[in-house]
Amino acid sequence: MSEIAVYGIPGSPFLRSVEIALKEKDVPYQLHAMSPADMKTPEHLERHPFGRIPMFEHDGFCLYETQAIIRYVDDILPEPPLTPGDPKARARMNQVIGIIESSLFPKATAPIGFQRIIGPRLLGMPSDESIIAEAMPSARTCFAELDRLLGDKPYLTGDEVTIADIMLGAQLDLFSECAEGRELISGTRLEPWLERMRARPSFEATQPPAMLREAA
Ligand SMILES: N[C@@H](CCC(=O)N[C@@H](CS)C(=O)NCC(=O)O)C(=O)O
Repeated sequence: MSEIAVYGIPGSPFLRSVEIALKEKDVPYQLHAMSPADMKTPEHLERHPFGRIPMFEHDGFCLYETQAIIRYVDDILPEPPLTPGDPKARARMNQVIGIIESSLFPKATAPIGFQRIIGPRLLGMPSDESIIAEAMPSARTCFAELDRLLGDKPYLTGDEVTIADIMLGAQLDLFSECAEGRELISGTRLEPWLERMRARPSFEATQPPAMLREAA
């Protein structure tokens, strides 16, 4: 396998999703760790015109958007597969990825997680309680629906881990580092599912920085 490089801020669940997928494939990669101050620099805007992370490079082929990156990794490194062969299971995986991108991240984990975790612990900013309170109803809808979709299966689409489990696991592992995240997951089937995801070597090898953990 030729050279793979990933750019991003350690602790970002999107960066971590890419790293987890690469660990699942047992492929080496070079991590270019960035800081929040690097995001809108001309150098990074050249890599990612929207000034976001992660950014991925393989043999000069540059790609951003987490799900596109992981699907590419899954295509070039088919074992173990991270996409189900069954059309219904694959559709369910795609649905969960869509929920993460359209609802969970913008309406729950980003607003609440920024106010409770990233702002105070990484950037030294106070929490805005009104943003958190406003996001909670949408967050409850997200958790209820993801719990329903998981049902009693070991993983989101069945017996095997897919891209949806990786992306959701990375989001919820960090989100559980605040009281609201723990309250939302508590008592749902997502709680034991997250423990199963956390036990995977790929999760253990890609821990967020200690300063983002609650006890830090
Ligand atoms: N849809 C993008 C979302 C990536 C994203 O929002 N990353 C966050 C960090 S977790 C970011 O770059 N935020 C900076 C910003 O929005 O300016 C993806 O899947 O890669």
